Amino acid sequence: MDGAGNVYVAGYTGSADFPTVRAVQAQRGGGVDAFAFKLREASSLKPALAYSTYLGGSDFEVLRGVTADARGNTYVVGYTNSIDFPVANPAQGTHGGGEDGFVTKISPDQITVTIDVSPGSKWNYVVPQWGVISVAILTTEAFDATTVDDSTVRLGPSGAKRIPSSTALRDVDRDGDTDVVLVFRTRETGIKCGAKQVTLVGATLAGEMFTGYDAIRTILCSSSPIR
Ligand SMILES: [Ca+2]
Ligand SMILES: [Ca+2]
Ligand SMILES: [Ca+2]
Repeated sequence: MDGAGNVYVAGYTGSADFPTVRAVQAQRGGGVDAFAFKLREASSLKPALAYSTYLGGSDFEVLRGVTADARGNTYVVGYTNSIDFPVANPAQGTHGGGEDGFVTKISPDQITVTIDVSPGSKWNYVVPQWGVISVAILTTEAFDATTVDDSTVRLGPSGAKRIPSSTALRDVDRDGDTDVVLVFRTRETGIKCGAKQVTLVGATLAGEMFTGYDAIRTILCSSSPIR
């Protein structure tokens, strides 16, 4: 609990239907994932649940601690077995092997954006060591993708930058709103064979941080042949 009476709760769950609100990660990464939520005094303007989110990759996560600072940021620590644990601004971007520790800061005003890996393709195949990967940031009711500062966007555990001049404005989901498409060199992203999701982070021209993630399927991996 913090000085303002907000309560921070974190743990881990194998449920696929854990309730999420304003989530950093709205869907379970797989297996057991960590979760975190923040409860505050409800009023007509503020719902009781400030946010509730999953935090995890395709393998298991175990949570060991949670704390908060005076500004309402939540910090969670634990360990993960996932090669695709979602990371943003990492000190160590890739999984060292076995169980790795993690520490994640969740900001109350963090923006979650909808991204689409390989716009137009449902399966989002990624060849980890070869070629390029295109990712669309979609304009939704909550977010105008044309406000993205494309120079700040980073993709995958290694935080690849876009290929310069790759940025394109297109309505990829044909909803009448302009979306942004960025292209990355796949080997620079740090995506490993077997990863099931990829995380994108960035900031708007106004300096607001955002995060988005999408499911992927890695192919042409020597250790996991195409089925
Ligand atoms: Ca997991
Ligand atoms: Ca897609
Ligand atoms: Ca659109």
